[in-house]
Amino acid sequence: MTDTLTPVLTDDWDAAQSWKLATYESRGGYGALKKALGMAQDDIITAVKDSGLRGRGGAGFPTGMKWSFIPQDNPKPKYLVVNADESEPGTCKDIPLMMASPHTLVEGVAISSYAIRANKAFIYIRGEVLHVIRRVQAAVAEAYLAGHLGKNIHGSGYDLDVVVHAGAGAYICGEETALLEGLEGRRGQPRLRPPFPAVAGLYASPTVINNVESIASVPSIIANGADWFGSMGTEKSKGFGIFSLSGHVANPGQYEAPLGITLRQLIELAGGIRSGHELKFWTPGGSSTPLLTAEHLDVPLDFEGVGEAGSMLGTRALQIFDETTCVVRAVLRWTEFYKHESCGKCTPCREGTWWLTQTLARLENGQGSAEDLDLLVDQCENILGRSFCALGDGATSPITSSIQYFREEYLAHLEHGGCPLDPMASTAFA
Ligand code: L3W
Ligand code: SF4
Repeated sequence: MTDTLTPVLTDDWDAAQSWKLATYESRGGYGALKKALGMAQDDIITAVKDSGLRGRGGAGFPTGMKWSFIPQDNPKPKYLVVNADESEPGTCKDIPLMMASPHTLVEGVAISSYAIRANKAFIYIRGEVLHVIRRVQAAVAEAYLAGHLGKNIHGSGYDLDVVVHAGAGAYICGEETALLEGLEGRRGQPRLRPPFPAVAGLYASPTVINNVESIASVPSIIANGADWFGSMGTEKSKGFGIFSLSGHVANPGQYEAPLGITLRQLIELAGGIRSGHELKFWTPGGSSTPLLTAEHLDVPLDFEGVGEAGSMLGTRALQIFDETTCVVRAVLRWTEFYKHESCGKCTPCREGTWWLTQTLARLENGQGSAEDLDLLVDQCENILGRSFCALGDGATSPITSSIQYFREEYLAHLEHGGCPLDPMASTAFA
């Protein structure tokens, strides 16, 4: 079974002081940067395009294509921005990557910036994770001292400055245009797209924004070639990715595997569902992606397979819940998160997420009525597709999917006067 894992990004995570430059270089680190600096920039973009790498931040947009949107006839400076604002509930891959192997990211930043002809790059890290910010800052400082960043990198004539920026703790700043607002010193709220950042991004200049894992995948593509990367994964979802398993498995953690692996295989790798229990429901890509159930254990975890199953691959944040979990309570908990994190810019999300929590809480407490289920669906329909950004849409995903698969459990709350899984939760005690 272990041969289904493809440790590339996670390969050196167990090495002693894996985060230090000396450790990274002893394993061939920064060799890809030296190779890239000898290549024409357009050839690097072509290699990334040919590899089939698709954005690892959730949406799966082709990375090389995004880079090729940067208009080279625009005299403004070009920027690379790394989205390291990992905050989606269940998502835990970028932070471990930056802690264990920050130089993989820094090397990727240098190669990617060179390819798009940027002389300045920003790594925007979620503000709550100070230890991660310090780790990446230390790696950037080491890279400057070794000549991997700064002026005339390795005698190539190419200059690059890298700034590590700490966010201020808002989930919405993981949305790329809100992130840019934050980086420019304003309140983090999404901008209208188009123009997309590739055309007018940071300081209205052409900007590539990529997720940590996307950028960290670039050195291995340059070192080993586009065909090597494309030989893994599925026809339209190439390569490998870090799948983070959390919740009711024996060994939660990060499992790096080709796209297209199934949850059944990953659960086996993670030692199975915790002893004596069975799978009830799971999220393929964090709580913004519709829930799936045990009937989806053999769905290929690639962009197409999960889409056909009615959900989204998202960030491969596999949250696993066994039969002891109340789905209504889990969904209420996520909805409270989205209500709290709604940036307030548009009415459907700002007001709608508040109403969703009210209706859900009533149902969860067993004090609503069957009509509340229809009301909940109606509220979701008035948010989905009417919100300014993906946060509003995402907030409805766990609700509508849980009603689709677990309608009876919602109704059981009403019959029981509270959660049927909780012996103390009943209106008999109210
Ligand atoms: C130039 C065009 N660029 C699209 C670019 C665009 C962006 C990328 C993808 O949301 C999803 C969301 C979350 N010219 C372009 C173009 N682009 N058309 O391509 O764009 P898009 O709009 O498809 O997605 P998005 O707005 O980036 C990302 C989902 O991922 N998600 C992720 C959550 C993760 C976190 C976290 O913890 N960091 O928040 C989970 O499922 O819901 O649907 O770069 O500019 N014509
Ligand atoms: Fe803000 Fe929510 Fe509207 Fe997005 S959908 S702009 S987070 S209020």
